[in-house]
Amino acid sequence: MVSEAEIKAYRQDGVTVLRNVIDPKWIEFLRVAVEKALVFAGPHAEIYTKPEDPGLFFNDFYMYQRIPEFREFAFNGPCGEIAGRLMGSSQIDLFNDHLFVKEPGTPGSRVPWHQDQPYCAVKGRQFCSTWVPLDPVPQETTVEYILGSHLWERWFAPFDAMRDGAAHGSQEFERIPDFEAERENHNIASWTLEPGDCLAFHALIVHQGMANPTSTTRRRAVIGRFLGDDATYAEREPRCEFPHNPPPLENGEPLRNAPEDFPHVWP
Ligand SMILES: O=C(O)CCC(=O)C(=O)O
Repeated sequence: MVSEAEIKAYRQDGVTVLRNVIDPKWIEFLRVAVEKALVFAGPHAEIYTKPEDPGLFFNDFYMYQRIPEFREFAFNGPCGEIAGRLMGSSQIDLFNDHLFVKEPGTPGSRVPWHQDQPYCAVKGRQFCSTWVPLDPVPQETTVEYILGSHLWERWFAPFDAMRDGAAHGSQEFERIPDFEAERENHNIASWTLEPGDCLAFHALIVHQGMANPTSTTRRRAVIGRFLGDDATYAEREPRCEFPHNPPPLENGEPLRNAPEDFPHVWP
């Protein structure tokens, strides 16, 4: 399922693309699940487009907790194993799942450059996302990555890009540079994708999600965020955005000690 070259790329670059690893049956299954998530929006769903904006940019989180198809995919789909093999972890637990829907004609749906891990109460190197597209992804709507940035030992302050842009107040983080303005200084990679492909990336890699200005192609992606053996609870002040509710853990304790909050998925 995962080659030596893909493992090497994940570890060196912080991201790898896996071709044809998600069975078409899962893709159909998830397309149904996404319609459920859109129609029966859950407590964590967010619409980032304003009523006056064109298109729709919809996000949801923790869908596995309330929609059986997402639960089935998170627990029995291939992504937990993919994450485990890429990270070299003996076991994998689920941190959360996340859904992006960028409907055609949504030019305001770019997700600016950021790292994922500072948004999450997680310390440790073994924290990996799998990004599974349910539509063809052309260059203009894909995700871009700064290769090797997961090894910089830099943590950039989370900011609420979709609202007022306010940055997290913790002194632990540095202000994120304007990576868009200094693109030429970085080794940026991205891939066009087809349903069945999967991007896998480290939670500390700097990346951005392009908007969907296309007129006909939806841009639906289901993301699993997976924890490996070394992931521990990082209590921060103010609290991190995720998980929304504090787990029953002491600072520094393995996240695995709270299986109700971070369920075991692999093997
Ligand atoms: O899909 C996107 O536009 C952004 C993806 C992203 O930032 C993530 O999955 O962490």
